[in-house]
Amino acid sequence: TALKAEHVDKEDTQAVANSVVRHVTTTLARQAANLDDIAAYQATALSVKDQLLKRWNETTTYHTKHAPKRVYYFSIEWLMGRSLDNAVLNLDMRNTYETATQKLGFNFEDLLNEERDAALGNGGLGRLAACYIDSMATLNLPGWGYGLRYSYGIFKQLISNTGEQLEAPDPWLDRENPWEIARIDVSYPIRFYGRVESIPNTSRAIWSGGTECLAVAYDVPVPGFATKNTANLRLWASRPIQGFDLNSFNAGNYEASVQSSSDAENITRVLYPNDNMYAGKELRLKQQYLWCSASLQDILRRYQKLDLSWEQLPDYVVIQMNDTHPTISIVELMRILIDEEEVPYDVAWKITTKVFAYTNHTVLPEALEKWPLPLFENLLPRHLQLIYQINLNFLNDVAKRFPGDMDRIRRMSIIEEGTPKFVRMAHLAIVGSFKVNGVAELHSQLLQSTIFRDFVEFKGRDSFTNVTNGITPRRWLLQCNPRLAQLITDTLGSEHWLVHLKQIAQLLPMADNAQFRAAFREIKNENKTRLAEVLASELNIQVDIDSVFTCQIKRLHEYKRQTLNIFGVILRYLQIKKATPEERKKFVKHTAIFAGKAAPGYYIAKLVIRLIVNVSKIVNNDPDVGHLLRVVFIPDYSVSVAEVLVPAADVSVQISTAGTEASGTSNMKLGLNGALLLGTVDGANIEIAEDVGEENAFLFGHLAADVDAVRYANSYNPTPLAERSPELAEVFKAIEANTFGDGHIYEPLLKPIYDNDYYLVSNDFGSYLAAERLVDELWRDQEEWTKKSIRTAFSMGDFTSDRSIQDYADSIWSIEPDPVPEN
Ligand code: 26Y
Repeated sequence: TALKAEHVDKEDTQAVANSVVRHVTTTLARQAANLDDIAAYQATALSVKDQLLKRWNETTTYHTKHAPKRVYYFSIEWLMGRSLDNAVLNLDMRNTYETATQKLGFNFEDLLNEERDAALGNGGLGRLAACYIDSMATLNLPGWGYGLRYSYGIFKQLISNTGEQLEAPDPWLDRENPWEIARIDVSYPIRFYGRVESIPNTSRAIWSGGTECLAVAYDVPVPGFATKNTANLRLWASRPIQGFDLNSFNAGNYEASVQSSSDAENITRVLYPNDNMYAGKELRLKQQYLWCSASLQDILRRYQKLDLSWEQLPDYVVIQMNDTHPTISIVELMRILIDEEEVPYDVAWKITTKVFAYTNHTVLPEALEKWPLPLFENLLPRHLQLIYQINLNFLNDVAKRFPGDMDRIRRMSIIEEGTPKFVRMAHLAIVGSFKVNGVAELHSQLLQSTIFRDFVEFKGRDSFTNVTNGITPRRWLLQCNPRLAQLITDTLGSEHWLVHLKQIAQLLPMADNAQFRAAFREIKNENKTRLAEVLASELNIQVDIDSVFTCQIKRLHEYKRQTLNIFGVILRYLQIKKATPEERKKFVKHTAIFAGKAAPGYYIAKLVIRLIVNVSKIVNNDPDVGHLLRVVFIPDYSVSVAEVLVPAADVSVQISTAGTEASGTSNMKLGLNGALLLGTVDGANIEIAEDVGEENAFLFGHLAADVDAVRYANSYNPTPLAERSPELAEVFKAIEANTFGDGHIYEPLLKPIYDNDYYLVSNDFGSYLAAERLVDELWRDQEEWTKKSIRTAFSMGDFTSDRSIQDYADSIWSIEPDPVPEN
């Protein structure tokens, strides 16, 4: 479809205003006069939803008739953020809605800010799913997302007076969710526990007893940009099965029956707040099974309407597993085919292994899911039987290929021996999938050479590939940085870059155009001013927009090394304190911005937050510092907070220990908005630096290939901290001397760095400081800085999720665009 700039028509505006008013008086049953912003937002959202549903219906009707092969993206997290602004932009109706709501007496920006984020995710993995479904719709690919409708999303982060993170619930559905449609008629029974009876002389079994509940569908329409195609995100909520089982109501069992119904509702009550840290809780496995079983029942019901044989399923259905969280769906498909559809075991396995593909997001051992076998067997007894059968066949094949290699069989087994035994979900995911991919070049290489090496040797290189992550330029440029988007559109003379992001490379020569640089810098400064206003009004912190804004915005985790950043800030502070007034004039002004949540049980991560907050209190109020340094920890990081931070950043801080960050995606968002990369040679940083040119980025630190040797030396042959890094020793001394409150508090954070420094903080600190000095030097030359900023932004064309999704479609899914025909 041709893109054209939105034409705001008087009649359209009136029609939109009428539809908003109609929702006010009918759906909301309120008076159009005396309306508050909340109700005006809701009515506006409902009006937009009407538009979405029209397109959603057309898409669904067309695809039902046309029956293309479809991709189903299974993700236990969907970090969608807000929908209103995104929807009106994708529908090319933003100005119309802005004008219409203005006519009704409202400021559109204020209405946008009434919306609560849909925060059904922790971090990168959940936001990736959100970007991917946006691209699937935009590329007209027939695809649906499947996930869980948690009553409570990621917790709200509060910061106490002492700098500690407190967690409050996020009851995001309390005000009703105008973006979903409850499909009470689309529901499936889900069984837990119970017993299994084998049917003699078959592979079949009957699984019965235990408890049952229902999974009920809620649909969220996801509009593509500049296309009619609208994808569907189907989220499941658990409900009790009630009213038909008379047995549970006799013999005075009333209270017990009500109790079990609240158990059912508990399953999808809350998102687990762990990111890259496995916990092994039964309720989490219940969530996974409910989600996977309901999604598969739904997909198979749709497939059965086509009246084809089961063998043809892989020609119509491909399921992409976002990490191992949905791995149980491999076994569930086997169970349904074998036990319910009476498909022979070998046929079922052949079908199943053509349907699933698996994306890995981490090599960190603590993030790999492995379920204690007794827990698994109790909850899903039939699935464990099938896993034993899958494992037996698999290990037989391994033994044939590698006779006598018992160690290899032990390493590769889906079952980990020990007391207790464990079910290794990554092994099951690989064995049951036709393709496994990592999320950036280095990460995919590391997967193949380390944790999945045996599987590469067994299945062959072709079963493993890379698809580098991407982000949607609609939300992460058009929506969050409208002025930069306009500058790009004006200079290129069209909006096509929004769906062909590579085209922004045509603007690279503008780096040498002084007038363009001035315009580009002016936009950055306006975005910084907007952020500064928020910081002043919300946090009472005054920042200087002429300072360099460094941004590290991501989950708190030791491997991400917010420590390096805050220790660098402390050193800068000590240096300012030591300097004479004359010397102080030579400092480059810095504003160090942090945001991110820590898992509630992750003690060290929470301690890092505490240190950042307490450093900020001292630094920001020290008259010696003046404007030279500000430290800001922004509480309750979210997608909508990111939309304010990302366009205002000068430096993108991406400083994970090499080999630990699978990809990173905030590096892409920040780069696309012109922030220079200050990063380690890790994840997608490597590909970003390659594309923007290493001369335009600040890379530092040990390389992935050297990390093991340094780690080994740190723990077996430790040298004193002062030898590894005198600067870091000075920083630790200052902390221990109570410069930022009681230094003892931070001992659990500092001690591991003294002792064995697993994440190489001390080993990388020196080169980190050297990189910072280069940042400072460049900042003094604003014209040069702006050149590099422009080059960075316009070299990011490969990091659009459209390119990622096209890669998946071509090299894994084998699916084609199927646009809804015009009228
Ligand atoms: C099993 C459970 C504890 C678990 C829950 C959440 C395990 C992992 C996660 C989330 C992982 C995650 O967000 N990983 C990130 O995925 C991004 C998208 O691919 C990457 O950019 C990022 O490097 C990676 O850490």
